Amino acid sequence: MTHLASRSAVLGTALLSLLTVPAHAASSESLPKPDLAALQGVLRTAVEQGAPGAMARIDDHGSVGWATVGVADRTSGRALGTADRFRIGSVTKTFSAVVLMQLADEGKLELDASVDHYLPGLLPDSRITVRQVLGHRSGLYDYSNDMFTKTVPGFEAVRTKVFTYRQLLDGSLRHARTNAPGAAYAYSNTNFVVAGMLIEELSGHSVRTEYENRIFKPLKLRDTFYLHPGTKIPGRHAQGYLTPDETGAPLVDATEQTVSWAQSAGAVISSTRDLNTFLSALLGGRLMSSAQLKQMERMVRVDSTQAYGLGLRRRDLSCGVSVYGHTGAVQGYYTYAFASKDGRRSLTALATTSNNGAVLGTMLGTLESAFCGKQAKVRRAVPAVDRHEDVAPGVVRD
Ligand code: REX
Repeated sequence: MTHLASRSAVLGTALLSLLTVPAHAASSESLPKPDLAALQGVLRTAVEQGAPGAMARIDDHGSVGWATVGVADRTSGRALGTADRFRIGSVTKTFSAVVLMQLADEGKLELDASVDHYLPGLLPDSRITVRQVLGHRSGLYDYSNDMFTKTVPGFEAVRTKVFTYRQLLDGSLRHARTNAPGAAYAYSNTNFVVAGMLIEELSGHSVRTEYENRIFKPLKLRDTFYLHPGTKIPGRHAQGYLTPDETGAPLVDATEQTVSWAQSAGAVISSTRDLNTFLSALLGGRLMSSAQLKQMERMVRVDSTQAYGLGLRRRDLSCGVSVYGHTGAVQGYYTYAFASKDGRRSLTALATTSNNGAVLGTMLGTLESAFCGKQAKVRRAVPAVDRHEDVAPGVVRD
């Protein structure tokens, strides 16, 4: 991970005595061994497809494996390193959900109570419950669809803006709801704006204070920050480069922004190590009671390979292994952060671009390399649903 020429590839491993036994087993002890060479190949492909840099870190029963390709900064040519901080986008949603689950453990919140009970009059339908909000089943329209119809102009329009939660919610409420409460899964950032409002109402503190006191500090996540509305990522970090809609147009350095358009739905900054620590702690049962974790892991199927719990995704991989975590897409950064059911193997992968469906689809391969190893089935083509994820469904270009 020393300074390397642009687009160079680095592979590191401290993996020890991993067992290669059949998949499908509940414990990560029996997962196939990670395939670090394949992991590096996936990252190289992402860079060939337009990401200035791509990296991944696997934490596995105390051992670490990693790979990096490309640069952290196109101007200086500094090589990307797995210690570089970056914007994690919607992986923030898992942090927000954890805070609310802890508040539920403390008896301050009932998952099946209506949002109206805690925030009277906020939402137009008093039947919408906290559980529906955290599972994207409220039917609240995603206000961010309207912001990013045109990718670069949309970004520049919000880049330095500071929104209140209320303003973001109003952007949603101008539209009809997408479904009746609880009737269907429909990904919407609005749900996690409501989650942020609930955190502030029930705790009496900002989401920043709650993230810090409940998660960042206890887990010693020293690379993890919630800075809103500050625009600069502190310390050593990767620059993020947004892909314009116009083919061939130069990438836009999108690193500095308020991320006020996302806040509790997407504004946290972190590192590969910290996200692996976070997911291991979460899935290992160290952040809430086991009863509450079971609620968070109760999944509703999204499609043939994905399901959604409460601020938590499940991905079903080609070797039959299921992993839990979240994806993130904020301008300039695509993140995959997932762990085995017991939390003992975790992977965080980053590509330093966004609005590039090919790169997003390719990076899914990091999960296959990390959890299926050589048993991963090579896909002939990445299905559209994988390429587009749930990234502002109406607006992502092909
Ligand atoms: C914003 C699109 C996408 C930005 C979005 N991101 O809603 C949330 C997120 C915070 O991380 N979602 C992930 C832009 C996928 C999740 O929940 O798993 N796209 C970009 C456009 C398209 O502007 N016109 O790709 O950077």
